[in-house]
Amino acid sequence: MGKACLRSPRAPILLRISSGLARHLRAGRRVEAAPKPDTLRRMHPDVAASLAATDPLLSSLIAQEERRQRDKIRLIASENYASEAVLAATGSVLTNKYSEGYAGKRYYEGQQIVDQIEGLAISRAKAVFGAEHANVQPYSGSPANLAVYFAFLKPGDTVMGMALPAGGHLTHGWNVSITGSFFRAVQYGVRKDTHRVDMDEVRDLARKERPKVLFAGGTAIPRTIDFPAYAEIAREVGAVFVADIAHIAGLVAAGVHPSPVPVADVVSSTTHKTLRGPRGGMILCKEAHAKAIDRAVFPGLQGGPHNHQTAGLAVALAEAQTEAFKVYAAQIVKNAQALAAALTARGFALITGGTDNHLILADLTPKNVPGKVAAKALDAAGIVLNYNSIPFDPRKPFDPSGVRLGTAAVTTRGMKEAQMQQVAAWIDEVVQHPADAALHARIAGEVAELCQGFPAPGCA
Ligand code: DSN
Repeated sequence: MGKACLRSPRAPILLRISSGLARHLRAGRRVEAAPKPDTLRRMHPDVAASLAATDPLLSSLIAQEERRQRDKIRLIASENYASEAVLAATGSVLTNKYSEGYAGKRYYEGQQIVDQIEGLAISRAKAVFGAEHANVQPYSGSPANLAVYFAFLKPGDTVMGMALPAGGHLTHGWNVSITGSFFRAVQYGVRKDTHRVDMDEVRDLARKERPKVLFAGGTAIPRTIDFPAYAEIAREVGAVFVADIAHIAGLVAAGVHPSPVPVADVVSSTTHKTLRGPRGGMILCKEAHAKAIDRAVFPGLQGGPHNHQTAGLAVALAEAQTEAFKVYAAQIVKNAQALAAALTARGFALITGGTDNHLILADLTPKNVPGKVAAKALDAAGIVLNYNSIPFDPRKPFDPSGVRLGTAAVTTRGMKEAQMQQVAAWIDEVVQHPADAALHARIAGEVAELCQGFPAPGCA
């Protein structure tokens, strides 16, 4: 791209946004506009003005969400703040382009640029994770996993995955999911005494049930996953081993969690959790499975890839290769462990007693508060997390005993161990007084004040 294009008033919005950001970065300061109610302050002025003129209601709603993300402590373990560069790529004209197929074999013309963008995302994904093959087209994690089913299973075949209430994911064969209805799903859980996966139990079950696909991973696993042990079991029973690293992809990319890539046949992931990309999915696999995976994604499951998403992912993968990202990922874990220790000191019962990664699962039974009541009170106090089932939960999934917390988003804002102490103190106060609206309002104010010192990307 020549300089003329960069200077042109008709330069693509992406470039205009980037050069604006670059100026601010060079000046070493944040974008400081006078706060006006319901205006988008981080968006490029042209873009923000156009949205406000076309759809003032929506513009105002986005501005409100921007402020919510700015003023609250976001502890939802699957959320993060994508960088402004990722947001810029995701909000670009790439949303206008259809490109069914793969580079060099598309069903539409005009792919000169899109082929390069998808190629960049693929080569970066392979480099970041050391993978033989990458497919960056899945719309998100569930479609990525469905493509894996389509690649390796026929309806009625046996799949084995971790049960949802034990910390697994819906798409690993849980009964209400299509994966538990169209396939014969066998589920493993965690031990009652340790709340950890017992690999001997997984092996025994796999030997008995002979799954064609074995999933590792999930949504509420606070401990390191023993990928080599799963791989060995899968090999023994002749199953395809799929590691779903949606939650820990950023930690794996940074070497903070062991990588499944050397031992897994297939690795599926979302791109927006600890990896900090745009909403999306991807599949990494051994070269031997490349054709089956690519065919399953397109034309098997999806139509045209979301090129704006692919571009955002390419940016996130470039960011993931930096030293700063390694430091970030290590800090996520330090923060989670500091938060876990502070909560434990305040009498919280943590599933498995703590965490090795970004995620904490707390059983609130000893605090005499249901998870949902606590989550709603905390939200009112400016601390956002989700209520969550705990293993062997005596309560129903919609009204469970626990809450789940994660530190990916607060770490992106630059919060460290000291702030985790404060967050634990606030959580404890709210959980002790879940019906005290005045207390919640006071803490929400304190939270917003703390947040002012920790800029949230994209949220001014
Ligand atoms: N919904 C995601 C999570 O919160 O963990 C998983 O798909």
